[in-house]
Amino acid sequence: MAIIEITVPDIGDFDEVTVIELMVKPGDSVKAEQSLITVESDKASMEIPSSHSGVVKELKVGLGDKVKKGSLILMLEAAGEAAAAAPTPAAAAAPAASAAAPEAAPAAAPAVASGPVEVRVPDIGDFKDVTVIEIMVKAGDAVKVEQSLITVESDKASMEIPSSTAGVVKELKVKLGDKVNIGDLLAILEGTASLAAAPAAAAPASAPAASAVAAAAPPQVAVASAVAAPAHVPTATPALGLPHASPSVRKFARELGVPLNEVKGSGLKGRITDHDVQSFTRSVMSGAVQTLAIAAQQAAKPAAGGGGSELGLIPWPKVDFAKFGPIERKEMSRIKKISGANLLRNAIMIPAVTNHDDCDITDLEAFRVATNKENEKSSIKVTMLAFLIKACVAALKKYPEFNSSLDGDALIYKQYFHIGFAADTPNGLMVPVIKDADKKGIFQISAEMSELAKKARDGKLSPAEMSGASFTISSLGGIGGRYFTPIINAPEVAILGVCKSTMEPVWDGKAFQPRLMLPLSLTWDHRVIDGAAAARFNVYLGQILGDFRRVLL
Ligand code: CAO
Repeated sequence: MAIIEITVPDIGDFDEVTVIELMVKPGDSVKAEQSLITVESDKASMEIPSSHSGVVKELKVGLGDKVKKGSLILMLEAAGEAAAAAPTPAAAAAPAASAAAPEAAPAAAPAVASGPVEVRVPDIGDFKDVTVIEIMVKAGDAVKVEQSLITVESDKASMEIPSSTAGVVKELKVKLGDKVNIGDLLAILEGTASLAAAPAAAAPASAPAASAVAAAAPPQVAVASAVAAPAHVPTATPALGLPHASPSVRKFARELGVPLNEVKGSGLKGRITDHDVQSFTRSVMSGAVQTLAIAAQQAAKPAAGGGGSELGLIPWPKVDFAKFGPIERKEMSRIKKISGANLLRNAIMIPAVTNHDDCDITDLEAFRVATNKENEKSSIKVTMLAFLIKACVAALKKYPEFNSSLDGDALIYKQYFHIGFAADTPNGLMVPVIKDADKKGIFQISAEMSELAKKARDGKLSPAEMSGASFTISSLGGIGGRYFTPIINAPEVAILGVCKSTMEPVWDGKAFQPRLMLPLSLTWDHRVIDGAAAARFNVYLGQILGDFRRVLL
């Protein structure tokens, strides 16, 4: 058993960053690529993954410590054959930032630039066609060196692109939603000496000021966790409901104590901006908004071993289990902790009711089996869940309130049909989403589901693949059980639970016939949906699953 020193990999241009979270402790088993600590600079946060598998012997950093490339994080007793390093640990840690670093030097001509200076997208590492999701400056704004100009986002990371040159924005060359790549023109600045950069950023003597082409400074990796260790829920992107915001907004929100998951984002794809955080703070201060987080935190305390008195409950029992026999304490996975808090909030805050029903899928199952047989050579296996997704889309179209969300006293009716499905993974429950299920056929849905379920199990789902669901299905059909009461995945208003189909005698008016019956459990938010509507939804769903031709009627 070799003892290995795990050090901070190349984290690009970040000189010294602060340790803000310790994710492991001595005695913990870690896998290669598992996140060990989270570090933060003034504009970015990132998780640092382990390069090896093994058991943590000793932590060499503490909260608040400053670390940089090469700093010792911990001593690891490497596990046998797993002692081999992860494929590309250092590169995986912060490819975007490190790749961008070389571009920084020739970047700016700020102090001397007096004519127009083109600011272009620097080397952003592995990222191609990243989307501009936030524009932080406008024409006429004076910007300083290192001031962020735009935020771009790939499916795994978001990063702020700062200007390496000081000046006044003459013209912006990108708009929200644009896809950009290295070298693309972002903005034209009129350089001014008064906003001059730090000396280090001075232009190469040869750079002709009037036509200087300035690569932006290295981007700030916001969601390096997703880059560094995709197996983990990224800290700055939506996973199981985590909010979408850039690192600077996150920091701002933290400073104000604003629960970002309650802030409504007005940016592209619901991204939370500075302005949103400010508006939220104003609403809370004026009493117009009551924070859900407070209620959820209070509700979460009993489960965490805290009080319970906030809800008028008796305290959570504290038991020394060791008195009764041997025990082992194991920290829950991050996904479990995050989803646990969400589930608790949803269970407590939603007046949920569950309707159980059965539907006859004899013919559908025969068709599914026959289809798979016909397509034996195909790698795509048609699943019952794919049919359920299509049937749910039809029912959601007929009963649109099931595809809505509460917004104060109003309902937001979604005109898209993004269906989440619960996937059981070694790290806990994940909910990947089939986007635009109404526009896809059974083969495509089956293929996407199998790919997303695999990614979920491998811990490789991107935040985008887990967001945007308008309705969720939780299928335990492959495992067993009869009925259950799934918890609504807020802000959705309903969830369908499905259990294992069984052959049952069904009376056809003359005799009992053997029919394959599928148990359905529909949980719905009683603030939005009435019992009668829920019963109708289940009946209609059952009719479609019984005979898909009804969709055409
Ligand atoms: N009735 C009877 N059999 C069913 C069935 C049903 N309702 N649904 C699936 N099956 C069968 C499948 O046909 C398959 O059989 P074969 O191997 O003979 O073809 C088998 O069960 C296994 O199916 P599966 O589970 O691999 O595939 P799936 O499409 O049904 O489900 C997924 C995929 C990702 C949803 C599933 O793997 C999973 O993770 N389920 C758990 C979800 C969960 O944890 N929900 C609880 C959330 S609340 O805590």
